[in-house]
Amino acid sequence: MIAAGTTDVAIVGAGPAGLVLSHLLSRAGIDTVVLERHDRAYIEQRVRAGVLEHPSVALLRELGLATRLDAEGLVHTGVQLAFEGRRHRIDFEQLTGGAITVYGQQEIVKDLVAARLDAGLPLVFDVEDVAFDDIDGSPRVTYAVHGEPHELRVRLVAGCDGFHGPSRGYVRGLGAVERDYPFGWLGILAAAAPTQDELIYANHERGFALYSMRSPTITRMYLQVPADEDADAWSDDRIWSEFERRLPTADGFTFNTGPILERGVTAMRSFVATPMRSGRLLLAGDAAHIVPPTGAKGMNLAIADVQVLAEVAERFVRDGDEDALDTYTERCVRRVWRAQHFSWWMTTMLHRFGDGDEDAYQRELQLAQLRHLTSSTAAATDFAENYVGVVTP
Ligand code: RFL
Ligand code: PHB
Repeated sequence: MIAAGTTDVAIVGAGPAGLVLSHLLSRAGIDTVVLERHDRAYIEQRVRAGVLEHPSVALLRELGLATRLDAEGLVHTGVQLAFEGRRHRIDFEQLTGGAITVYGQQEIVKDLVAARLDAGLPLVFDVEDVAFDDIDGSPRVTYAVHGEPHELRVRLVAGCDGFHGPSRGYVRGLGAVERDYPFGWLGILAAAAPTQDELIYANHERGFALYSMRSPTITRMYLQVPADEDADAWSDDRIWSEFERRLPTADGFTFNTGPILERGVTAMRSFVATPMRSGRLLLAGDAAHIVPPTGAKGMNLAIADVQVLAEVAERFVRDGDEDALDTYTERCVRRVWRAQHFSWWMTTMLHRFGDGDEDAYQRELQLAQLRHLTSSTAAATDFAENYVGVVTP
């Protein structure tokens, strides 16, 4: 027996895109069911992004979902760029009037899952075999939970299932453009008190390094490593000594070490798939596009997409406005490409690309760019507007 049900919008994936969308639609009085492949503990522990743009924070506040974010999030009014042995500060507040907030993605996931379950709204974990049928007419979503088959009849499907999810495969005429990078990031979470309250992006001849944090007692740090690096090839000692080489600057910056709580290697890729909509299926977030993490844009872009998705879904579900769905891709892609450019540009400016003559030339270009960025108010303002997310795409 198939358990059959109906709802307005089936949301596949309980990452930032799917969860924020579920709250936007519930505020608009639209019924949703969220379907998530993993269990609650898994998605609440998966360590990923940490930087929220100003507009993302504003949206979470508007939705009444920022109580813990406001209490525990770390507001940063600037960021630091290190190169040639020195640190340079970019002052977001002075240049844009804005700031960013450092708050772990999994903390946002925890807050949004709790608010949804407290409101008694459906969020199904451990979902397998999600498939769609008739996405051009009356969509049906089928799936299984612990071997039990289910079917949902819906008005719209929101594919918020990340880069590896099945939704993108249902988009007719999909075209994708992408760029791979010859390196990845080894990320660690350490029980070590941050020694300062701003991020440092370091361009070093041994490779990029990033100093970040999660709380007054937890440091988050990243090292550029070869793309296919095995995290287990890095002992704790090797990790700390590599940071020791890449991060300290002549002005005396040092960091604390401590037990490494989590480690992993992330590949770096830029990817954009369009259209973001096919019939009554709309894609959002990493399901449609990914960026290398250097610009801290992925989660923020996911949140920006679903604001547009919620608007067009509301017009479609309430008023039957098909034309609204037609505008979706176009309304999202300008922002997507602004973030793509910024993320590619930061990645290119900060990483080692090889050892040969070509790289020697590129390193000089990087240093020229970094010197310009940290000495010209016009260049710094452009960077700050993009980083804080107050740029008009
Ligand atoms: P997610 O978070 O991948 O969520 C997708 C959800 O869909 C589920 N799913 C399925 N559910 C049902 N059926 C299926 N068949 C399914 N297949 C998948 C998955 O289990 C998951 O729960 O995508 P979303 O919501 O689009 O959010 C995107 C962000 O997660 C991502 O862009 C960021 O994490 C990227 N990112 C950063 N973004 C920022 O804005 N700021 C940062 O500082 C930042 N740093 C980072 C990052 C990503 C990183 N990694 C690990 C990739 C740092 C790192 C190291
Ligand atoms: C993080 O704190 O995890 C982080 C910060 C900035 C980035 C990427 C990740 O660009």
